[in-house]
Amino acid sequence: NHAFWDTQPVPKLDQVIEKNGPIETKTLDDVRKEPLSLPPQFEWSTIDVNDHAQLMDVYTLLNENYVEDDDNMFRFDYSVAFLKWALQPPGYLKQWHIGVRVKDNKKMVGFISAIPATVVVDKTENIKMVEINFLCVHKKLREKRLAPVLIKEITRLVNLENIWQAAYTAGIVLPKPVATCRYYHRSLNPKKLVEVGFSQIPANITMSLLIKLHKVPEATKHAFRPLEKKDVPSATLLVQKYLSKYSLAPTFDEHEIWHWFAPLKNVMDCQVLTDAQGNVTDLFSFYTLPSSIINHPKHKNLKAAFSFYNVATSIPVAELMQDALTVAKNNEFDVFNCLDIFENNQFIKDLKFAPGDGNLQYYLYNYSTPTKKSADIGLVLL
Ligand code: NHW
Ligand code: EN5
Repeated sequence: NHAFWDTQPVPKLDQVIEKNGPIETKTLDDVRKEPLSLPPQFEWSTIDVNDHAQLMDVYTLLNENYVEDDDNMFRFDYSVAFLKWALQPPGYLKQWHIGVRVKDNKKMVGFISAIPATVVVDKTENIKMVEINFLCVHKKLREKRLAPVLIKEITRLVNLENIWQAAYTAGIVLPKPVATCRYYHRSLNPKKLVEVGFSQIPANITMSLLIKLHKVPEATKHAFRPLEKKDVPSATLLVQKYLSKYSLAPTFDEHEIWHWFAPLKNVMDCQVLTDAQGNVTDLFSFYTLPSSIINHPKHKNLKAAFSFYNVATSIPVAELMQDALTVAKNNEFDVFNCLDIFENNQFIKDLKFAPGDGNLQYYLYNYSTPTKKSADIGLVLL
């Protein structure tokens, strides 16, 4: 029962798909030239994220109203610097950062964004599309069918640029996932995770044993150092070759590699190993995404690292990720999160990751493709 999604070019939940291809084909003439209509008390507001006040409006809306876990104990707290970075990759368009405000007092109560991306589906189909993220409606305005209006308006503004496909992820099931993936968590600060209810002490184990079990080496095993601009050509080749193995993966040119992987304090960490010629042979990366802890007397925030793209060619992938855990621990992260995508199953167990209570569903808009296993997914959305 999906009154909105049943009208959209996405597969039905029970549909079995055998071939790749767009679901509908339209031209610019079919695209409405005026914005969708909103209920009369609201107005559209294009957001200039380089204007601090407007960026703060987006930050505050998300900080108070964005994604929570199933038990409403934690809420994602994307930082201001993170949002500025996530919304402005090469080729970004300002008109794809859309707010909804209350006409009377200009309070921001809704948001959605698109950024450009090139995504390869099943190794052959190279598609110029957008990634949709940060869809949010204020808690007091939920279940009033505002989300479909935001989705239709971003679709229109993307279509006006002659782009007809999108990729997005969500914690919930909608018509129809390309893949269903699972979150895994590696505890770095077990005492705090237990105190805030993020994890439980297993039966018959003491806190001191739990802490001991989750110790990570204080120094990295390999000589990792932060990615530098001079690494970009070889890092691009390395990442490109690696991603070409997956059934759903982005392609990155050199500008995009530098945008997405350049180390940025409290936003992106990326470290590399190089060979004798100075070419990058191994790379790990993770982004910083804290959560607010809802209603806790002592702890207000949980500092989480989220695995981004990782490539190991000169060392085993488990050693690469062990060193990533060490770097995260030394930078005071409480937990390191990843999905069961890529070849992550090769290190998840050995490095003491445990399955979480959340799933992540991957979707494509206006493109049908056979359902994929999580290990075939090579795309990470922020
Ligand atoms: S997923 C995170 C989404 N955000 C949150 O969960 C934040 C907290 N929740 C909210 O703010 C990452 C609201 O609950 C939202 C829904 C706004 C989620 N995706 O307004 P109504 C992303 O940002 C459908 C898609 O009454 P609401 C990815 C729902 O199934 N659809 O609900 C975003 C129903 O339709 P149905 C979602 O609770 C991808 C309708 O919305 C959804 O007040 C967007 C109900 O609307 C979700 N996460 O507001 C799609 N959650 O057919 C992009 C609910 O079932 C598509 N719904 O009746 C591509 C567009 C570009 C194409 C270009 C070619
Ligand atoms: C847009 N790009 O549910 C994405 N997180 O498991 C938006 N659970 O953190 C969609 N409930 O399992 C995001 N601890 C969808 C995810 C929404 C957030 C979410 C889950 C993912 C999560 C934690 C906390 C649960 C709190 C109670 C969890 C248990 C695992 C534990 C960790 C430490 C080691 C032992 C095991």
